[in-house]
Amino acid sequence: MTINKLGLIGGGNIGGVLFAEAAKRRLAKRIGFMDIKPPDLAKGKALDIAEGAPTISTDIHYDAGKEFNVLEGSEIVINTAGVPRTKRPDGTIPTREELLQTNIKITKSVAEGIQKYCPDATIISIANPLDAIVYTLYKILQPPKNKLMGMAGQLDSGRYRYFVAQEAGVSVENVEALVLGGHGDNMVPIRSCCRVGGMPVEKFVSKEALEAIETRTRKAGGEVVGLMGIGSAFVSPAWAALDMAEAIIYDKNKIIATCALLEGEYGVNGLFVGVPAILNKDGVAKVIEADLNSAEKEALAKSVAGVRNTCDEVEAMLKTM
Ligand code: A3D
Repeated sequence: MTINKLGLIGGGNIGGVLFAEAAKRRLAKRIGFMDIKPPDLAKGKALDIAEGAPTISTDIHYDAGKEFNVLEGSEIVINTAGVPRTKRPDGTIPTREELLQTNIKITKSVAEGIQKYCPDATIISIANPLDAIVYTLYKILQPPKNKLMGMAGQLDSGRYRYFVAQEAGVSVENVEALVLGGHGDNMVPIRSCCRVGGMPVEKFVSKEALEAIETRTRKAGGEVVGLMGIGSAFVSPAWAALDMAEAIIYDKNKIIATCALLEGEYGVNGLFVGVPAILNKDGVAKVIEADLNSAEKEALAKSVAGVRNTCDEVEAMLKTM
């Protein structure tokens, strides 16, 4: 199974990994790869990767360039266009929300490009602030709700799984975990849903260690930004988005923490928030309501309130654009 065309918007750090991996995994017969950066970042990166194709024994067919027309006919689009967080000269790290002013303008042009060249594509968006940028795409494009989603929960859950596996001394493959809510520092690691080899995580990791892991998970993006000094995590986000794309391409019915439109689930209406969802050929086929304890419900409500604030800013900004 494969699709005819995968569109990638943004050819920076995440976009480059997406192109290389999608080509290697033969996820689509053709890849559309777009970035506005001159002289022609997308074309340059695509050529580099295509010239490596004989070495990894794969055929790569692509359209790359600075204009949105290279996306024409894309069935799935992954959007990474937007500035990332970068450590400031004074050593502080901006919040994802501080990127909104810049990234909302970029998102508007991205939405126009999608509208013109692949209006029926299923969209997986990665640019930050994640939940608010997905909301912006929704407001402008008004797609069916199953065809628009954000990637964050899969990455955040992956970070939680990695830290738990390290602490428990087991393979990451043995750890199942779920991080829900908005993709900000108030995201909610759901301890009651964390399993190690099918058993409750508390059997393997102490309460104190779990608290430290959950705090680290909430700040894990910032930890990488601080260490790298130039931009934010880019390999793990690309792999997480490709996991979502594969669930759609291969019609897997896979449950993945996904930023999806809520219409009453978890008591939320009209916002995109990270929740477990079944992904298949239709995109977001179903949102799953996890059974949360009262502390988790409270933490989720707080995280959702943060998403609502940023989306209110989106509404105000869109009126002036
Ligand atoms: P970067 O390497 O800067 O790439 C972004 C690319 O977007 C650049 O090459 C720009 O030229 C390009 N771009 C800017 N404007 C446009 C436009 N109008 N049309 C097309 N391309 C454009 O950043 P990155 O790849 O590291 O990160 C991309 C985004 O993902 C940022 O907003 C990050 O904050 C975000 N991000 C999200 C996560 C999540 O888990 C949600 C994780 C890591 C990064």
